[in-house]
Amino acid sequence: MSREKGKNADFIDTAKVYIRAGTGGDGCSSFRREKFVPYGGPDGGHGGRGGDVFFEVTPNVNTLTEIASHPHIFATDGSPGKGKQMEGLSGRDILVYVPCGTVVKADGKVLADLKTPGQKYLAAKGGRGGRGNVSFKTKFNTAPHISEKGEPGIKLELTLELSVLADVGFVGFPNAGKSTLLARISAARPKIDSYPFTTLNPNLGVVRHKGSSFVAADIPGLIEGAHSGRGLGDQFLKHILRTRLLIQLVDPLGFKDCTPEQSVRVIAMELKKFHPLLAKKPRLLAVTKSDLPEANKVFYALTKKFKKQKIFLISPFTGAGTQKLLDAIIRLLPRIKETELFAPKKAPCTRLINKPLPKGFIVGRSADGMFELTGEKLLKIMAMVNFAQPDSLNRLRRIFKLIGVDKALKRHGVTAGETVRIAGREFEWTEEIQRNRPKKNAKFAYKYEEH
Ligand SMILES: Nc1nc2c(ncn2[C@@H]2O[C@H](COP(=O)(O)OP(=O)(O)OP(=O)(O)O)[C@@H](O)[C@H]2O)c(=O)[nH]1
Ligand SMILES: [Mg+2]
Repeated sequence: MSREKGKNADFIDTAKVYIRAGTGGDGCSSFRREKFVPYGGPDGGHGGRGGDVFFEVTPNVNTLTEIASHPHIFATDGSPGKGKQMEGLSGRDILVYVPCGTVVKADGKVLADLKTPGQKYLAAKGGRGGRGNVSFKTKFNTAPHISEKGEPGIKLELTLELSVLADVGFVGFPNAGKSTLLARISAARPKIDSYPFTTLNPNLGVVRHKGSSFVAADIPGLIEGAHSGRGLGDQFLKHILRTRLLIQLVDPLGFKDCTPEQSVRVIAMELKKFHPLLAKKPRLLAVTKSDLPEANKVFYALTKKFKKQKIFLISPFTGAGTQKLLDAIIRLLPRIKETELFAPKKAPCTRLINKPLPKGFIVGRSADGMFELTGEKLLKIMAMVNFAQPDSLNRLRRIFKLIGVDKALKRHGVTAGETVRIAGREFEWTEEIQRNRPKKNAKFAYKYEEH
């Protein structure tokens, strides 16, 4: 979360969240016992599914402040199944409301760009409930003592970044008159004062002009070296990443040692250093404070210097020249394409199917020389085995054979008596068919150790 110097603590535009979807409930292993019903058969119900974690866009929230102060988001687990084929209760889903323009990132990669109100994003899917023993009944095993444990819910660490949705962004040195202009052309009432860095967080305003309307964003002033953290730094530039048009406001009095002409170049450089997208955006120049005697001189000097650039002379304070600027904005805007920060492959949907885990596993050796098998799918299989049930272990042996664990280990030269570690559990490899385990394909004798 960003709570840096001079920044308003109420406006938080970055939040790190720790998400955990609910784990599925365990399946039940039970048998129907009823008077006059001989051989009632298995009737263990399935566990309930774990709760999901969703993000939903709402126009009623403007910052990530609330989320940043409650970063641990846990959905509830499913309840275990019960006898009489009773399915466990599903875990409750968690819906986290985010503002329009929230970008969801994991390890710096954009996962979703949430823009439209009502848009929902499934951040973490809950685990499915374990199957009860009623599911494992076959004609060969009519009384299975097998039930699954619930699938673990996904754990994630995500970064949420707010990049406000605006069509036009005002940039410039501090004191250039950005907030005054926003207040003049919209109903927004940002703080205005004669000292630099009056604005500490972005302000948005809806501008209506000649039947058209657009959203304008006023961000805190930039200075040379903002990209390396000077002044308020470049932390607010992300808020104009989505804008289609930039208006650079130039104070005719300059800022400190920087002349108006230098300021045009400095701001252009800062924009470029922050993101190539910003450098490519169409930009209009507006010399402000036209009521001051210096303004005209600066305006003509800049028009001469930057011949290709469209330059306006305005007074945010009196409103002089602002109509011309607005005319140009509404003429230009429809011709400029919206900037997509992230192009999703699929249309946003309310409920996603659980993404399949990558198949397969890796055979390796751990630091202590033991065979070690890794792989997401294998981990999931192991997490769902009820090790207290000998029949479940036999089933695990069959699964190992089916997915090629046996073959792979043989190929890597496993010898009888060697220990193999899978998901923190240790198994002893034996070629012999265990006498007390009559299944022909049983290749693993297990040695269970509590970790
Ligand atoms: N004379 C004159 N003063 C102006 C005009 N527009 C703004 N000002 C003054 O310039 C000062 C700075 O205005 P702001 O709108 O706060 O400037 P800003 O660009 O938002 O400044 P930061 O938020 O610090 O980046 C204020 O004292 C305004 O009254 C104008 O057209 N003419
Ligand atoms: Mg301001």
